[in-house]
Amino acid sequence: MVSLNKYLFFVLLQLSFALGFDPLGYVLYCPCMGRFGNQADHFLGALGFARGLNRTLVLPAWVEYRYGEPRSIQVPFDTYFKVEPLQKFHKVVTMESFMKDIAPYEWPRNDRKSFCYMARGSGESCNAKDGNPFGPFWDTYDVEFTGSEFYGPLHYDMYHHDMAKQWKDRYPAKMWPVLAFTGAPASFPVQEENKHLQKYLRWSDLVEDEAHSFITNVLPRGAFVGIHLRNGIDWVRACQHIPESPSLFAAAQCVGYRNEKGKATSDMCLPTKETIVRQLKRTIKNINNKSDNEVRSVFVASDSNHMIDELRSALKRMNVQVYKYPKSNPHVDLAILGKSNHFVGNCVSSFSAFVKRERDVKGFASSFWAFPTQKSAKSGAHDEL
Ligand code: GFB
Repeated sequence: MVSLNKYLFFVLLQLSFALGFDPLGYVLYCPCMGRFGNQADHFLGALGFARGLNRTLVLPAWVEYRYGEPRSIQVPFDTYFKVEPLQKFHKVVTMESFMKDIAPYEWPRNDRKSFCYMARGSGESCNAKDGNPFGPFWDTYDVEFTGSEFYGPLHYDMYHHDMAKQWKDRYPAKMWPVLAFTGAPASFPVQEENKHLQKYLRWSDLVEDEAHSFITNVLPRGAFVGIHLRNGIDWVRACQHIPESPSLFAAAQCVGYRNEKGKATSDMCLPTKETIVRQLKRTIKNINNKSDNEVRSVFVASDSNHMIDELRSALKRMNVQVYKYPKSNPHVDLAILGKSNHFVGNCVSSFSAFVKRERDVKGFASSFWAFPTQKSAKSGAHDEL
């Protein structure tokens, strides 16, 4: 009997492979928290999680918000990133392909459970479609859930506590081919062990070409410094919480996951004009001292105030021009920052963190506004300037 079962299992396994399905199952989730930087942190965690379980990761659409529109907009994953480099690391499929070719067989409409740690909102349910972007995200793919599954106390750290085995024991792929999560199966900020997965995120040709064409056609020849100025009103308000939340958002990229390199400060979160100008001048001087490829321009990316006039007059005597991308396009801004000769970012912003990780995997230099502080520099926090 045992060997017959084994034989049948083996046959089913072969059949799934032949049909192009993953017999080890799928991980599906809504990137329902935050904007691009937050979603990118979560994505790397979800990729590490799916790999830990050896399930195919379904690449979700990026969730975007347009001013004045009550419902989020879902942008297919491959609009911004290539799928093939990710496939080199792990099995992945876009959400659009999954819903069209796989879901009808592996995730029948009458058996679609949503996964959450514990009940969310009213009743014993994940309420996976309650609110924005939860409802609009699943509506985009015409998904209705038939029930909820609470997976607590399991969590997503695949690198400790035998967690992969615990998930596999509780949710074997044969009985649970699809784990569809209400939010990302990942932590924020990204777990340290998953940061290196950034190397599998490569910009789509669409983004890459726009960034490349701006650099070659608009920026003067020579080196350029890319800077991120996060200073919109949402950020000004968020930075007011720094004194009581010294690990706010992406601060761990500077101060460490256990604040071992100090605490985030207000100047790291929202640097003053003086800090920005002083640090930028020092950065340019240091690069010029070390290299024949002199800095000719500064590229500014910002969600609000690019400070173009202030920076132009401050850098005039150094013969350095100041530019911004003519359209509001966060992904092209990120791609250009990723290609600069030196990047100065914001410790607390996950948007900056994306650039820093991309540059780290390429071996490019980066630094941060107002970090290290004099105190943390003395205690050994790195200074790449
Ligand atoms: O990416 P994100 O989660 O980073 O959210 P933070 C900030 C959004 O602002 C980006 C826009 O996704 C962009 O849409 N943005 C920021 C920019 N910087 C730039 C830029 O240089 N160029 C362009 N074009 N757009 C935190 C969130 O934002 O802000 C938190 O993580 C919270 O969830 C907080 O909302 C207030 O980490 O910087």
